[in-house]
Amino acid sequence: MNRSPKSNEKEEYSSDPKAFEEYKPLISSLPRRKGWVLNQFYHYQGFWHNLFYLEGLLSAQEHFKPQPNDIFLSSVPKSGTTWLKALSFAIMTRSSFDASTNPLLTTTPHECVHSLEGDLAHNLFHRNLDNPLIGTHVPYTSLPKPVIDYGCKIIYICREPKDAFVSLWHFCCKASPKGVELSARENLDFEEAFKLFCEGISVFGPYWDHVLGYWRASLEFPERILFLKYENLKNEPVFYVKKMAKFMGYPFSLEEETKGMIENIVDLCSFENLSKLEVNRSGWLHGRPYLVEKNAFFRKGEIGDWKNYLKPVMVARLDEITEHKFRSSGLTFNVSSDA
Ligand code: PAP
Repeated sequence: MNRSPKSNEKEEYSSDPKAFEEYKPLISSLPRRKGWVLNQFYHYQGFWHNLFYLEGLLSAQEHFKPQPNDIFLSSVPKSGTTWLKALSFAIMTRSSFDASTNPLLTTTPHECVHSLEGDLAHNLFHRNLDNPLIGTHVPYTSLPKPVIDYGCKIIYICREPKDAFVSLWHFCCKASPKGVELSARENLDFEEAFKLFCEGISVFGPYWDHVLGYWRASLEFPERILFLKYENLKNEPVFYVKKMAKFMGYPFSLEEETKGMIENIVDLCSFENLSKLEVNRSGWLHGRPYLVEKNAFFRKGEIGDWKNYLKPVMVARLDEITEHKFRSSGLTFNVSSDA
């Protein structure tokens, strides 16, 4: 176990407290609820946000100007963001690096692809313009207007909600507010977290509204939004990585395919490989509003781990909500309890 960073240690991204001053009146007028790890969630444009990301979102909505060729990697938390970032980065940079020099071997996926409302917004949108990849958990309807107006491409990844919830709960158990040791932090009760998740109260939740926002947009603008499921990517990685590359505008040539380039990228970005790399195993991820070790982003990486945690009554409740919310949307997960 790493020791916690001390309060005087340098943070890679430390936002100027004055940068978000102007949003205080708006934020203080918003409905709020007790959050999961950080104290408060604020309800803004139909979704729940903690203060750090809400300030980032408001600033992004006001100031962020994308490049038309930017590609947004979007998700509701714990749906495969880290994996999507790694795969997209590996696809895009494949001609610049070989298997032994790829930055993913020495840099976490979250540091290879920065987040809009986190890293970028809290660093006054200074960015490396050579890297068009930007991660975000912002709901579709809250994206900064130019992202839509410029026709930027978006890849969205979603995950079956029971697994997304279980993953989120584990992650939150490993995170603590800055300045609070994990051992000293209030326990996050599983049943209470489940109840809140079902009510839609989770970071960037309601989960279902987040997924549906991007799903409907992907049906309307299929050339602009690629909608992926974690489970499909897990079961058929080569097929979906090929599809992603084509969508991103970096298609694999026949020669690359013959040489096994797609398989190489799948292997490089696999849970097994990334989770054993020293860079992802130890140390703290900076630029977050809470303290969390890098290894918290690599827990099990499996489909169906919910079976080890959810009681039958919880499974029935979550499946029922999912069935109800997604009914007539055309979006399905295999929500049966023995899936
Ligand atoms: P984030 O939204 O906070 O960035 P995100 O990466 O979406 O988190 O979610 C982490 C989940 O993805 C973890 O799932 P688990 O808790 O069920 O294990 C993590 O293990 C999984 N994950 C991370 N990297 C990979 C990968 N390369 N392949 C498959 N799953 C992965």
